[in-house]
Amino acid sequence: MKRIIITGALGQIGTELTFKLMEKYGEENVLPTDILESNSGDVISKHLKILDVRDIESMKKIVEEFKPDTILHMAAILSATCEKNPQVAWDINMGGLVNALEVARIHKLKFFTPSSIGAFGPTTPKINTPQSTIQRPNTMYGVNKVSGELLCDYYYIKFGVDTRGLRFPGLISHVKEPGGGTTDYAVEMYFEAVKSGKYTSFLDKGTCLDMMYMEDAIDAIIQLMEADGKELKNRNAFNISAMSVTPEMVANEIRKHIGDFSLYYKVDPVRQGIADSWPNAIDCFEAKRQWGFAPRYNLELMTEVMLEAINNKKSLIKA
Ligand code: NAD
Ligand code: AKB
Repeated sequence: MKRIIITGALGQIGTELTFKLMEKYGEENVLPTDILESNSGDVISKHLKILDVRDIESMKKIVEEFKPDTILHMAAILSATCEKNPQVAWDINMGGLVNALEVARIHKLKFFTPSSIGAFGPTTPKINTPQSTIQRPNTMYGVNKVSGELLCDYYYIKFGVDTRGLRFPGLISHVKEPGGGTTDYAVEMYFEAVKSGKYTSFLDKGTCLDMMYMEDAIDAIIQLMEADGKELKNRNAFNISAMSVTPEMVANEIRKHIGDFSLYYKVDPVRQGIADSWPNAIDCFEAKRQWGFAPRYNLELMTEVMLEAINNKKSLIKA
């Protein structure tokens, strides 16, 4: 990976990924693209090219001009938004993916796109969910993610495109707000804890899901992309996670810093249904064995870092 194009670069992952890659490989060697414009004034907005991933001709043109060796395809819509408009979800998530894979095939680019714990479904084993297991999701997001995993495998087998991918759990970050996901409650809880000392969760008490701090997710992408391809057997769908938590576990950890923090519940049936169809805790043994996955943040450390960063932002806004 030396010269990299990113789709969906203004998203929750894309933003921090672009910053990290620019730091590591040089600002001029990373091209962020997104369907949205940005006037944030940062390095992303300075280099940003507008690209709708459904438009393959524009994607080809940008790639021909920039001449990357790698494409990191982040543009997508997430689980809860997919359920609101499944046809648009298919169009963006699958249409965008096949376009990005085609461009990677034509221009011989290395390729990365994320899958998700959403690629599992209600008949998947919920605890220690194995790397290879039953995948019969009942959400449009899940259908997209399983199809995407298979399509990326197909491009590797059939055309030799060096495709790689991770099944991300819910990602927690303080830099860019998450968009339309089922695991977003956890990020919201940290922000509301600092802002108002209380939070009303749209997922119910006891809902257990895998999560990971964003820095670990970004490191995992880079580590996987730099791993020796010959060692990778599960190229496009490595299970990875750093913790398995419920809303009350996150709240209890927050209370170690904000003693009077209150957690309430007002369950959203759509997002609760999605969460109930996902595993409680996935098994990451293959990612550890094949390319050395080793997350650094547990719930305790992540909570400390999240609250400190959000508090710093708050005092900057006040100043
Ligand atoms: P996000 O919603 O924060 O960002 C997606 C970005 O894609 C946005 O900036 C949006 O403007 C852009 N986009 C949407 N439609 C587009 C289009 N037609 N053309 C170009 N850009 C378009 O999402 P994210 O959290 O950064 O997720 C990125 C990827 O990671 C997705 O594939 C998602 O499914 C996967 N993932 C995310 C998480 C998580 O917790 N964030 C967990 C598992 C998997
Ligand atoms: C979502 O909730 O949709 C994402 C994911 C786990 O894929 N955060």
